[in-house]
Amino acid sequence: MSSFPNIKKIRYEGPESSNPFAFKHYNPEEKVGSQTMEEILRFSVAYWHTFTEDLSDPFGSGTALRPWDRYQGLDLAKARVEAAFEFFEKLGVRYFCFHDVDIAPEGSNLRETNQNLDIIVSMIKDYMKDSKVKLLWNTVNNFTHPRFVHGAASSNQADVFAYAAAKVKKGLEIAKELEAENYVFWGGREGYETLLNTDMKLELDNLARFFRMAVDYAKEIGFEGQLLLEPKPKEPTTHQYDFDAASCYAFLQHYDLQDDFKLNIEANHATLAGHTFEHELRYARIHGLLGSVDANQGHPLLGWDTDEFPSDLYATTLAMYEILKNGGLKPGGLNFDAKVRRGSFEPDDLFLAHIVGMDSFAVGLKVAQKLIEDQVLDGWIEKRYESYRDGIGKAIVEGKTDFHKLEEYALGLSEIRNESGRLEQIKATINQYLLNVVARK
Ligand code: XUL
Ligand code: CO
Repeated sequence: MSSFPNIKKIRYEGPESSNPFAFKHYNPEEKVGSQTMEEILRFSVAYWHTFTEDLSDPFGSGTALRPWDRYQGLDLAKARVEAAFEFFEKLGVRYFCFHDVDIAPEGSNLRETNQNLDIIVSMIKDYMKDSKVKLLWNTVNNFTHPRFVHGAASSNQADVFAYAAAKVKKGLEIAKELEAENYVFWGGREGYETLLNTDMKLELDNLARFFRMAVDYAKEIGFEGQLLLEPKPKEPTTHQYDFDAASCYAFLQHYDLQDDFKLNIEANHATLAGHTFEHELRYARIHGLLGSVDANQGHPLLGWDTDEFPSDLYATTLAMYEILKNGGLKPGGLNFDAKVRRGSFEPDDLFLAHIVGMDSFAVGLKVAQKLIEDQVLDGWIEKRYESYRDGIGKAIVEGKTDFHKLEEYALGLSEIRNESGRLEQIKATINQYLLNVVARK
């Protein structure tokens, strides 16, 4: 039985279309540079926000109206799989992502939970065989259940560490079984509330031990997908260990894990860390760490993880600029770790939300491609740093100088001439590119 009987296949109708259930900019077959939009953007649906989420918030219960909610337990899990594949097909998205608890109910013990997972994983595998949909990544939820109250791999309780390891072991087996292209570790409760009762050194060492065992197990079972850490600075703990891209990089290097992991950068996590989305993408990219993206946006007036669907064209443009400069994300992708607002509780809203997200990234892609082709930002940047191309600047970047020589040089300077950074002009140029792309029929 259809979960979305009123919805037909979502198609590209172009910028003039007034059909809300059509793409205005995302045209999967359209080439941007040498690849199609579908190949570059690699959109993914997040199972938890789209099929499991009930839209409750700390002040109110769930509002979501979902046709599958008339079922319970394993029947509910199966109805969700059926709905999910109908949704992927109608939306035309080729990837999805899930946590273990999103797809199957937890049993009364770990063995029972794993049995439930096996039933649903084999059902998902059958659906995948009959469709072009692939698993971008899976992960396990080691944060919701009360046993994870003090963390998982960073818990003070060794039994919890063991339980968390068993769940990740199963998660990696599922990744292998469903041929996931990546596997994600988001810190969940890997962090602390206060140092007053925390052994930070032991917790960090244990976290690294946990990751090392995960790498070893992935190799043991022949899982070849990319392992990803997802930085987030806070929520649910006051201080998450995987704070941002830079702290993840320091952690990975310190524990000699840098060759085994890349990062899954999430827009709302970037802004929670006091960074822009593009800052985190750039930092990851220039260190060879940009693996995948959780595409969403925060609310500028709210200080928490609101996980809104992306609609800010300026942000998607700057994000796609980094992604194109990275040579794309493959085997990663753009996963909509985003939820409809509590007031958008009808099933149709799930489609409308993904449409705005996909169209926003399609616009961002087209503008970013043009900015790169025309060397707009590269041109500005090249000019701005030209002092390093010869003379003293060249000596600095080539390591051919020292403090003695620099002092001698500085003493001989009669004036230092700086030039305007022309930021307002650059912003005007970006607006011009954006408006031209959006207006193009
Ligand atoms: C939490 C978050 C997670 C991860 C996967 O803020 O982003 O959904 O993406 O565990
Ligand atoms: Co995320």
